[in-house]
Amino acid sequence: MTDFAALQEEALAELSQAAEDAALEAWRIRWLGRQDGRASSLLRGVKDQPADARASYGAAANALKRALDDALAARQDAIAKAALDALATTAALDVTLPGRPQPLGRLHPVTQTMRDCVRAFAEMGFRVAEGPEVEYAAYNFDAMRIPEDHPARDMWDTIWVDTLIDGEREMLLRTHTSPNQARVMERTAEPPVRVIVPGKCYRQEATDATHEWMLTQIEGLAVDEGVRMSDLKGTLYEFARKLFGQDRKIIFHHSYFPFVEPGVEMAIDCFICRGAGADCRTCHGTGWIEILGAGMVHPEIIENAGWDSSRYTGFAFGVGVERVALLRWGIDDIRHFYQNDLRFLGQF
Ligand code: FA5
Repeated sequence: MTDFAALQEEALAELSQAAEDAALEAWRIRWLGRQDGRASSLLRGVKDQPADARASYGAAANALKRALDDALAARQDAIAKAALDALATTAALDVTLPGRPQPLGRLHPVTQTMRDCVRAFAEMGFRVAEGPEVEYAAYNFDAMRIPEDHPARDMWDTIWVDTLIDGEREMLLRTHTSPNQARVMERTAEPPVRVIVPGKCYRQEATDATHEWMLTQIEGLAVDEGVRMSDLKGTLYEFARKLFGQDRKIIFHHSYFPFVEPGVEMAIDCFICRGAGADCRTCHGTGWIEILGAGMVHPEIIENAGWDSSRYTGFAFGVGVERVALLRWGIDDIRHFYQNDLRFLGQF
């Protein structure tokens, strides 16, 4: 006859001596291990018992196994609790100390400025659309009245995407957001249109204090009956007032873009030299920093959209967001924005 009570006593006495994880595991294998554990082997022995003793033997072997399982769990809990109590009473851990502060991230100054620009236009009734950064040459250039042999292509030296040629159509990283004028018109059955399209653009640039090879623009397009140059100027003056306040000086110069007629550039007075520095590297001695190109949408582009250019007129603009950010905060070099120096970025 197997003496289950004596076995249980022996096992529990051994368990009470085990004080850390390795000893507990050794005990578990010795008594409860699936292959050779003593309690497990007893259970497997049920089948070797005489028929009339099998039921009582099985019940006793099961009870032993359960008792040892429970005792092991209780012992593990007790050891863990004792370890915690010991930790709490030593000086090594003061649970009343405040935690270490986690540094908080914030929005990049260009993102902040872009959101402020978008809000300014949204308040004037412009809705927001998006367009692709990898663009067809057909939209970036041809739809904007810049055919392949046109010298105006040189104004935007391009980064071509050789591997992405969709059929015969060449692709590039868009050099400006203007292709979205054509994309928005394509999607619109009939004016009125009043939309802005923010996004990144890429150019092969010799970088300097005001030129980066990656820049952010906000394209604007408004087409309706009776839209005039005065609407363009009024909208852009209001934009500048919202972003820079009342005191900054604004100037419009004539400029050339193949997709507008007439074309202009808008500039803000140079905050570094206030117009007095002939060798100012930020405004190149001109006293002005250009922030956007604009103009009245060329009638041919209105006609290409399938609209009657004798009925509809419109204006378009492309704001350089990094330039706006430079001017708002008085930053002397655009290249700071994308050098990822947290000492610089943390100031905004
Ligand atoms: C254009 O890109 C035209 N698509 C703008 C336009 C739209 C004209 C609609 C007419 C109608 P431009 O190359 O001048 O134009 O760039 C527009 C603005 O983007 C500039 O005024 C400037 O603020 C900004 N910008 C241009 N190049 C850079 C650069 N390399 N780095 C930073 N900002 C730039």
